[in-house]
Amino acid sequence: MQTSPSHGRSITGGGPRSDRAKEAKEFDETKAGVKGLVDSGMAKVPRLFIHPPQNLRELSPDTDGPATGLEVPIIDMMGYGDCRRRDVVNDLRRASETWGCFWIINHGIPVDAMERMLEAVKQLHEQPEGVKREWYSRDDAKKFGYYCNKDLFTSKAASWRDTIWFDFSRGVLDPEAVPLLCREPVFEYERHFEKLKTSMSELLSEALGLDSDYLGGIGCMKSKRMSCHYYPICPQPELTVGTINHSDASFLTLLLQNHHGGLQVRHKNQWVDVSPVPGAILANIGDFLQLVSNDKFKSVEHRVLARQAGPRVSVACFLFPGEMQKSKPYGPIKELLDENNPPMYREISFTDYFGYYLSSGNGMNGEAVLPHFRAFDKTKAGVKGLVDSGATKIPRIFIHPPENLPDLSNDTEGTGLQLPIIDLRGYRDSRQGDIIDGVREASREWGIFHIINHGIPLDVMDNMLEGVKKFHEQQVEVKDTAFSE
Ligand SMILES: O=C(O)CCC(=O)C(=O)O
Repeated sequence: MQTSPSHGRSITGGGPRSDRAKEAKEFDETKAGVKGLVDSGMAKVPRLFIHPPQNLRELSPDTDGPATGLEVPIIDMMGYGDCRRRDVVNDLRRASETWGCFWIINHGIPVDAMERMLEAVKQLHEQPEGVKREWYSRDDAKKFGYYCNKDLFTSKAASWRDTIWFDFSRGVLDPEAVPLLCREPVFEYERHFEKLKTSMSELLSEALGLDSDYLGGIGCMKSKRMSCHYYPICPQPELTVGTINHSDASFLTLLLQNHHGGLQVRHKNQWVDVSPVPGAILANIGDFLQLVSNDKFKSVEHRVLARQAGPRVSVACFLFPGEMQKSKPYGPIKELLDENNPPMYREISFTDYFGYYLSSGNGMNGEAVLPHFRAFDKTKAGVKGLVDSGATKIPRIFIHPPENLPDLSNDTEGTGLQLPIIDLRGYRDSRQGDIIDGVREASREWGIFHIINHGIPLDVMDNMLEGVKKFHEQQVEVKDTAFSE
């Protein structure tokens, strides 16, 4: 057990999993977040925050820099309104198809507006606990609030960060709803942000080969929500994470971060450090844009390391459909489909997608959510393709209702019953009568039976089975030609 000296706060440090709910509740009731733990002098990461090894694989804290030799593309938006538009659109297309994320510079948001926004977020998080306690809430109906880990009560382990949110999704955000301290910087940043959002919507439409008003027209980026994270320094960064690996449910996320790194994106199966670029904003493609673009653009997996340096401050602005569009079905954009590009996803509303995203661990259990909405048949890769792609959970379409799953047990030996085996040797002469009796009885009693000595040579049977196995184990592209609906 570890006790905080200054607050008398107690976050237990050992014991069975069933204590987790109690620990989470105790911690949540402090309303002081991870920052409160650190301020109280806690020198060890409490058990609630310790992640299982699979979440911690390949953590390389404090590798601030291009350790992999790979670097997230930087796209200069200068001149995108006129002379360089074609170049910018091509750069966006390439980066969205390959990385699913990219830095943008000369994007039109003044650097001092970005700095003021980051400073305001830092100051909000650094307010006295008594002040922040008033804001602490998990009520999504609120337009401003503060919490530690949205999924504190459902995740396997908590992450080392606190979050303040501003919700611009349902009508305008009333300035009175946010603390005076941050009012000006937040609304100033938001004003500039709106212009950038419109430009990004047009440029991404063009990058998809569509008219520039296409994405705007389907309302897919009408709403926004800013999650303003604060990642305090962490005494044992090897035991926890700032944000677990996930992809965003949004269409697009535009992220502002201070000079403390820690963000990583997954590219070509490697974790790549996203080292801060002064004045730049990071754009990342979300799941819903991957879905409507029919896999043309990739939703990028990312995570944030817990670190001994900090605090890291970031403002993730998620763009998603507006109130009017949220419950309408979205599917792969028809203009992007043809016989060589069949729809890879079924239609789904953002509300339903996001509901599933939240229920499957907030997209924060390290498990991709988007594959659950694949038009499975169109992959032409079958169940084997799912397994080969590393799926560790059975997609919803394969999950049977309980009435289909009675008495599931691998232990069939305990019944003492065995399928009848009928030996066909001598069936044309001496044993014909016995065999006919055996077949009659097995058919009446069982309706199924084995036959041996049936005349088909063993090697012919083995070759047949091997041939079938080989067919199924061919590359999807080869099997594709034989696929029939
Ligand atoms: O803080 C960051 O840089 C990333 C935040 C993030 O991934 C998220 O809010 O989903």
